[in-house]
Amino acid sequence: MKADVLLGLQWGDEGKGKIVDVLAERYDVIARFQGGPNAGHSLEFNNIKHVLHTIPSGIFREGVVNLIGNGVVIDPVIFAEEVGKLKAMGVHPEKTLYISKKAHLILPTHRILDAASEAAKGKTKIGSTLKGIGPTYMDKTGRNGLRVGDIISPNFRKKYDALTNKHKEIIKQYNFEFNTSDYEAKWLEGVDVLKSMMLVDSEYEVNSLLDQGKSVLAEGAQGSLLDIDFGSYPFVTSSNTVCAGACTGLGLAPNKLGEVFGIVKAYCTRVGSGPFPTELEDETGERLRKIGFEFGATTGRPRRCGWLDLVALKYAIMLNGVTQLILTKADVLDSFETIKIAVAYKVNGKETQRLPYDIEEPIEPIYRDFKGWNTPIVDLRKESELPTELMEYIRFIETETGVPVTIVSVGPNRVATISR
Ligand code: 2SA
Ligand code: MG
Repeated sequence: MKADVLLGLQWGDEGKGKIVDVLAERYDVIARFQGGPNAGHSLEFNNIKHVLHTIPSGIFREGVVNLIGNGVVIDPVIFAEEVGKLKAMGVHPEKTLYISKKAHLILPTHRILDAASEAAKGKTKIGSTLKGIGPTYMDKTGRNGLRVGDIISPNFRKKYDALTNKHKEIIKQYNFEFNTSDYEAKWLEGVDVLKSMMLVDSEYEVNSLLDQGKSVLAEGAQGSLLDIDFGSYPFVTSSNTVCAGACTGLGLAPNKLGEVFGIVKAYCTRVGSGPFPTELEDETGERLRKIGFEFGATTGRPRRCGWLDLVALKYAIMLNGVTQLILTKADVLDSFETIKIAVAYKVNGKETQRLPYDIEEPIEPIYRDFKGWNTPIVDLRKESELPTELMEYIRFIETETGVPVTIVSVGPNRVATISR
């Protein structure tokens, strides 16, 4: 068996949580491979909204094995809160969730370092979710980090104190006021919750599950345009959000990957700073935000909104080897007279199909207009019922990218999903 990968092709918030939840039915295993609690995957069923930050979105499905890979960074406080909420609902992660011993831990001081670093940047700040993601990955690559497997070591407290003290020295240099004691107490409680889970060498588990003929879906977080290597650096997150991250973040060889599902929202959003060529800083953008309820699931921040960007989408498809596109939130465009798609950029007076290296470069999108469908689609369940204008929009995306759109999501609910 090969593992399929599902990832966002924009700047996150493409609706990955909902789609994983829908697809989870077809899979035996759902695995997270990168990022941490900077993710917020929203799922909605039985009219209740659930937000997951660390735990894979397959957790609500009975019989599904969930796995947190080595590429993920875990904050024990946030993890324990998630576990608590799940248990209150009768879901028992200790029975169905594997956690890699090689996943790195986000320490209370990593969060402070994140905040101090952002505060010091002033106007050039990244717009980090302040969950400590950057500093934790820095310690990982700097070979200083603490890993989940360390929590069972008798030296754990010693290692924790040593790293924390080192961080405190650095924080002093930022002249940043902080107090970690409350968080630290909760953090240590969270470590105990982690200890009650199945801590494993997950690379062996995931490969052995594949060998046993189990189907595996790797669930990406954030989006391809926030990738540490290929996003608009430095306005990116600190992990590889592209498909290759599923290999390194789970211990899967490249030839073990099968389908690559790329999730694309029918328009674009971005939280945090950084270039956004098709951003609409006008009433139309405001309308997209309102109708699409575009506020961060993790931080509650209003998201910047704009039209679909085909140049960026093609880039993401190239980087990920996307085999199927999944179009989400098409219903948000229901009431727009005209819908636009950026088909090229004008940079320095020249038309181009490439994203410029220099993020300071002003980009002028070249748009193609589409007629809106002006009818609610949220209750539609068959492709044949979709308005012709929407079908035209979908076919244009397929023709331009060369990738089929196999699922269209027309609402947040599980059932508001059309397979083609
Ligand atoms: P960080 O916290 O250091 O990784 O922030 C760095 C930049 O990455 C952005 N970022 C995100 N943007 C959108 N969605 C994110 N996460 C969730 C998702 C969305 C949510 O996976 O869908 O929870 O609403 C996410 N995580 C990080 C961030 O804004 C900075 O620009
Ligand atoms: Mg989200």
